[in-house]
Amino acid sequence: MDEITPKALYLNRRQFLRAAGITSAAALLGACTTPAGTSAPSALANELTKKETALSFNNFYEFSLAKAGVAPAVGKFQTSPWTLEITGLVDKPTTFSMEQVKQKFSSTEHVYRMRCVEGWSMVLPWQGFSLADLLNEVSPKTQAKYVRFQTAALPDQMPGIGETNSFPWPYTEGLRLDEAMHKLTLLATGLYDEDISKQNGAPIRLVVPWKYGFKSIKSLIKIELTTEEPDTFWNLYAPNEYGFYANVNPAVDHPRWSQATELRIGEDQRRATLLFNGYEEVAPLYQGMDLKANF
Ligand SMILES: Nc1nc2c(c(=O)[nH]1)N[C@H]1C(S)=C(S)[C@@H](COP(=O)(O)O)O[C@H]1N2
Ligand SMILES: [Mo]
Repeated sequence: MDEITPKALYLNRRQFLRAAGITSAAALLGACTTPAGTSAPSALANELTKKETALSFNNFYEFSLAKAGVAPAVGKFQTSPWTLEITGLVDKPTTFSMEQVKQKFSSTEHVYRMRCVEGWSMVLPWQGFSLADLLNEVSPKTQAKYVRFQTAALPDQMPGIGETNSFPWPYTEGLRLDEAMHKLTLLATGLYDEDISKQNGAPIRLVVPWKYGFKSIKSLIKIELTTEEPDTFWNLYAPNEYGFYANVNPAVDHPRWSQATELRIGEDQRRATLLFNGYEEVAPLYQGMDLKANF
């Protein structure tokens, strides 16, 4: 595909608007009334990954260590009924049913790049809401400094859990509270305008687009606010390889491979990896912090 072919010529209109990051009627109107040239998609705007790819090439170790092995292994996973518990240092600890979640928090579309720590990336159209909406609902206490996230661990339904005993199940993740409150940090319940598939983390998962994909923990059952930095699955497993922050950073290599480039799934040449996966608006969260030491 010629680099300078206008994207509108080869994407359908909906994909084009999504790729350009234009997801609301108001933004669309704005784009139409700006002077010629300024409404073109930026270099960061990207074509969506094919839905069939996103639903069949997965990392979800509870089911399989093989990317193509996840989707065929989710058959026994019961994602309804489902509850999500918010606990710890909050004024109003609450357990929400998924019906309550969907009724209380209005979902909008967010097209995000996802960069896996393994060196590949996708562009995915999530439906969901900011985690901040949910945190504000339960009122974090002033002592709350971190957020811990936990995936369901159901060996009878998740065949990958029994395959190896070296992993520190359940899968857990963590964010600093200010990272968790950033408006880019999503709780997603949909993908490609459908309920999120089991292999992609049904019925509700975290999506943190400026961090390596492993931070975007799937099939959440519990969110806990804490004062101390929580333990996380990959950091417990290999602390020298996977840090707590895991911000996408082309200048900080994985001990076993470079992070300077990535393969966008569906493309045939590697492209440059961008600091914070291109989401520069999060840079103020890390002002004065050594990004190499806090990998
Ligand atoms: N519970 C859980 N969440 C997880 C994982 C996992 O193995 N278990 N894998 C992570 C990794 S490494 C990536 S890259 C993304 C993959 O998300 P996707 O399969 O929806 O593309 O999920 C993340 N969330
Ligand atoms: Mo990943």
